[in-house]
Amino acid sequence: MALKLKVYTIFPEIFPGFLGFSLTGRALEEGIWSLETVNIRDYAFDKHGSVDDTPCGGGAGMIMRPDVLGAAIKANHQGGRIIYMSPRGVPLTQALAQQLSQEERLVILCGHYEGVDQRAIDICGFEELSIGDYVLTGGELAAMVTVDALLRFVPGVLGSEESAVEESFSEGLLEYPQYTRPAVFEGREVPEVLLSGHHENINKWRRRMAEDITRERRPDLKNDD
Ligand code: 4HQ
Repeated sequence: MALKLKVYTIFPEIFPGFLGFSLTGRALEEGIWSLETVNIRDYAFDKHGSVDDTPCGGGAGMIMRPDVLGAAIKANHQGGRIIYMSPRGVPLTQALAQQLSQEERLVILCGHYEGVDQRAIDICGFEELSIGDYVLTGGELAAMVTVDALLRFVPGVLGSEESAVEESFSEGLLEYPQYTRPAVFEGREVPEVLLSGHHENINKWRRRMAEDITRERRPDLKNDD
């Protein structure tokens, strides 16, 4: 087993969701990675199963209780990097996804409502991780995005064909344009070089296109040509 993933959530039935399909789904069936969900609500103290409460100091929304979360983690934690999905976190990048893919165990907490009591974050030593500067209703989609991105680096998840494609973005460039048959579609031809069979020229062309597109669309990405 290359990666053991544990997810704390109040909606365990959301998982594996997207991750149960395509390459990640096949890898899950093959045992390349495993998924365990912990239903935070199972650790509630009252008969209503309440996991949240109103914010101290007032304001909108509800906050996840640290005692319930603490009980859930105490009963289930077996070690591993422990991550809380949050817009306040360090941004997820391709480099960080690759780093996370090396872990044997990963633990991800998906918050709901307005978030989680700060004491739970501090005591459990959560790393906060963000998938971007926008606000979701819950951390589950963010967790799935993170896991999808990191699974692409786990050996056996991508075929050997696809892993080569990896190199482009890892070099900090956007992808060059791709074409398939037919050679002419609605009057538009596939660039001649791609049909030439001249691999050196093809690689040069792809490199130049990747650099041009990156310069135009994402000048913030490193591009030392
Ligand atoms: N949320 N990157 C609010 C996110 C988010 C993001 C997660 C919204 C958790 C409580 N997570 N909750 N952006 O928007 O990771």
